[in-house]
Amino acid sequence: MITRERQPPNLEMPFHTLDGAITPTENFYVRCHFPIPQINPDSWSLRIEGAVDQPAQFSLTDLKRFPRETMMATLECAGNGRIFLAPKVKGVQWELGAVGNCEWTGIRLSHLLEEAGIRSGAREVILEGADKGTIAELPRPTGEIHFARSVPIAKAMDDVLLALEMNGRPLTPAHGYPLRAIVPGWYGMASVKWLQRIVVTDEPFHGYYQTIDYAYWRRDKSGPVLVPLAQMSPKAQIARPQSNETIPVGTKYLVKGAAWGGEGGISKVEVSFDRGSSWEEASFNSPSVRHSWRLWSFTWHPTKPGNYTLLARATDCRGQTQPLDRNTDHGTYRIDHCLPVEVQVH
Ligand SMILES: Nc1nc2c(c(=O)[nH]1)N[C@H]1C(S)=C(S)[C@@H](COP(=O)(O)O)O[C@H]1N2
Ligand SMILES: [Mo]
Repeated sequence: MITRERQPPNLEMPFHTLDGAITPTENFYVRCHFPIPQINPDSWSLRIEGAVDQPAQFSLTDLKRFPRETMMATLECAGNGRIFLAPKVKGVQWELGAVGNCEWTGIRLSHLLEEAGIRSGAREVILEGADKGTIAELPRPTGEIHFARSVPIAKAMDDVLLALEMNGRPLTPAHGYPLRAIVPGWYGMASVKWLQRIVVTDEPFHGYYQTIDYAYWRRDKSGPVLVPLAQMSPKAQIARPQSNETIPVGTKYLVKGAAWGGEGGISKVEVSFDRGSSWEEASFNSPSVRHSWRLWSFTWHPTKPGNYTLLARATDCRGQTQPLDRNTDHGTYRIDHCLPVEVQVH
């Protein structure tokens, strides 16, 4: 793992080590805003409150009576690829490895919400983590805050999972032990770790991590509006070759990577060897699973020596294709344009 920050731990997978559709837990990136909270599983509980008929509290044993489910889902940090932005911007300088795909096992958030009984008029569900700390940069609230994000009721009732396990083992402390949310298809910040409280609200939540932080400018008729980051954009990344590799002329070279995001899954990946002037279609090496990445590859026959800029781009089932150029309205997040891999053929 590449250490981007030691305390709190912020680690990324060296993306060139991509090998298989499932990211082993020890290679799964770690993104923490605050120190990992010390949680005693025996005294831990999850509270549900707000616009519900029956506020409730669940211990780990209480959660055992709900049916378990396993789903595969890709998490990508909204700042993944930030190191490629020019000019440089603040924030963790992720390269390509703040993304991973694994199997999450737990219970549906909808089961807990149904039991608590959502009041009519409820709009959002706030997920709060047990981690807390102070924010250094202005603007900021005074004192300690918890990491928290909200999802609309429809998403909460549809497919949000409260995960106890990752890749068949209890969550590790860094990944949210004992319980975390998995919000499939959304950037990682929505998948709140170390869950301790769920608040149903009848108003949109304007917490720190979806206004000052983790928001972007969306253009509409009235002009740019600040909206919380949500769905992951379609994105393909190249794992092989790595930048600055030298490739012998005349060989068959397997270019490979992964693609995820967008609505309804990835339907096409293309590769360019000339900085986007022409594109060739890659083949898929794993099936289309909703909210999970797809591995792809392309056999390249470089016949002329020289410097080459490789790009990859993904298209989702709705026909949305990754752009070539950076959308600066995305600020320091949602780095979904094609990222170059420079190689030398000799
Ligand atoms: N409680 C809490 N949840 C959190 C975070 C956090 O700092 N605290 N980081 C978020 C961000 S920005 C990302 S990208 C994912 C990363 O999950 P991982 O560390 O398991 O890869 O967790 C999200 N959930
Ligand atoms: Mo993130």
